[in-house]
Amino acid sequence: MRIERIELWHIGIPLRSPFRTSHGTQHDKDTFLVQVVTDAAEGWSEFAGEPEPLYSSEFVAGAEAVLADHLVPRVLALPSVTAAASARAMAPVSGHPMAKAALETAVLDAELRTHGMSLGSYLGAVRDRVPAGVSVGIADSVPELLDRVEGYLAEGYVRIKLKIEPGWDLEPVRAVRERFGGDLALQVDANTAYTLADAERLRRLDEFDLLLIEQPLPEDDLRGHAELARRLRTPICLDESITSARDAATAIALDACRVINIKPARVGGYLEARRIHDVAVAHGVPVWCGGMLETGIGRAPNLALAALPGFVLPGDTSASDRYFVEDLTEPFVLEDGHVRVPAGAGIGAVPVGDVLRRVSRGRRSLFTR
Ligand code: NPQ
Ligand code: MG
Repeated sequence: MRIERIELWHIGIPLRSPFRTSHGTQHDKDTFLVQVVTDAAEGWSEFAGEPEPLYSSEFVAGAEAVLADHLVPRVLALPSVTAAASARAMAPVSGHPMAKAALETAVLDAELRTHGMSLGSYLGAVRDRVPAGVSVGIADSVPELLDRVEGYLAEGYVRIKLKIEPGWDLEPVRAVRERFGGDLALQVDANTAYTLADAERLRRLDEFDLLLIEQPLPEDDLRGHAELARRLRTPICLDESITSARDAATAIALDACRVINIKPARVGGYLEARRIHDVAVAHGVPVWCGGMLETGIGRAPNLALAALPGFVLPGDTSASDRYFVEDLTEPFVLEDGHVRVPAGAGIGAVPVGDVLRRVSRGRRSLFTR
């Protein structure tokens, strides 16, 4: 495969409603798409970071710089471009997994389209639809939270994840359990907001029979998670801490987690994401697919990954209208609590031209042959 052109498309799309986590409140999806045009096909991907390095150390302008000056030149220097070869070519550059994931995924989309193969088939998907969970941001009040959860359950979501932080944990979880009952599949995500000093408070979540507690402690604190895991009955799930298959193996060996959230962007792309899946399956550790409020361009490949056999828990792979009034792709819809895995070649989705033009905030060409 030979690359003819690489374009970055800056986009800004309003979220349907603000999304609040322990890191702050998000109002828009403000990022860029990568378009890779080859001699045989074209591929698309979405950068998962934000304009500011708050949730992650990566950010839009930084990713653009590392792509333009370091990652793209390395991929262009390959005698023949594939996603696997691109990953190897980018590996000497330290860090920047989300920027690497964006380029690798656009290359992979083009590569698979060349062969008429879907990403699901390529990765080893065993389902044509996946159960959908929904991530519910921190609310201003418990009644408001209950209204939102009620709305999502009415739409058919099969699992609720509540964002928590110190001061917004036991009370909202108790209220949701009391209102919706013990059969509701319920979990929480702290996005690193606690310390081991909060262990007793977190232990009080045990009485609510949560599926898991996601990333209570800082991302570099595997030992703390292992210590916390000894004190809780509720399984600990790691998100931010897991950046590679090696991390996953380490965390499992240390008993720092019993569940793993796999977000391809966080781990450098779908090739590493599949290796994490394989490590987890080999250890009997369940995984599920996380999300970063992606448009359809980022959501489509996540759905393919979520169809692998080790993804035994519902992911944050919600329908398009969870986040956007109008998605960039044909919308992903909820059908009986499930979202269909794209069956077309590559990621199985493309930006709708009209919508892309409307949300576009400028295009930058990184390469033209
Ligand atoms: C998580 N995702 O599991 C992330 C958190 C997250 C769906 O809960 C901008 C910057 C938007 C950081 C959205 C979900 C974000 C973000 C979600 C982080 O931890
Ligand atoms: Mg998380």
